[in-house]
Amino acid sequence: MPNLENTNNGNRNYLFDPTILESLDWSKNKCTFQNGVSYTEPGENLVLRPLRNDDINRGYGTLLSQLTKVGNVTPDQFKNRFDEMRKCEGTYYIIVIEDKSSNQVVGSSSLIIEQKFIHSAGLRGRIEDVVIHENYRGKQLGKLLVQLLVLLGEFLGVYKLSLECKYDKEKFYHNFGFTKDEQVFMIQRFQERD
Ligand code: 16G
Repeated sequence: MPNLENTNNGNRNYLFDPTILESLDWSKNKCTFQNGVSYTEPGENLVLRPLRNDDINRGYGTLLSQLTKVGNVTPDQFKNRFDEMRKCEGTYYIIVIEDKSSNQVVGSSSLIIEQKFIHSAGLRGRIEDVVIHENYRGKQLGKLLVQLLVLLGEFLGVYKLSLECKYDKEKFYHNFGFTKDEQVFMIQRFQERD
């Protein structure tokens, strides 16, 4: 696997075991990728890998700020949150794209696995926080990340995958098999801590 990052330099730095990404069944891929883009060849100098515990030093906050408000997250806060997520084994799968020429994280997307009692003590997956750096859009990287997470969700055995997105992204998510159903997404917001 040439462009999935070398896993030998300390798996504990990764949010989850990178080798799980090798187990995915790409014959179930629902989209078409142009120009030879694939998960092993995402683009020149680009690698796909799980989030690392020091990615805050690779522009991760700046990247997320292109999705929504990030606030002031210190490297310590990042590390603590990372450690808490990592302890919840089988729950947080954040996959990023790093540009090795600049050592910057230029794309990210998250799969969160929720354990249920319903559906025979089943698992539900949620896709969250999909963002590609503005300088790297139009290179099929978002498509690659979301398709990877859909395959990962299926591999992990979820009975359903869901996400929320802005109306103008609806068509994009149709590519992966997402449709609207009779459920309504409702929301309530609370005052944020600084
Ligand atoms: C989008 C994201 C969601 C994220 C939210 C942030 C996807 C598929 N959806 O809806 O995961 O949490 O934006 O917006 O990436 P907010 O800051 O207004 O909650």
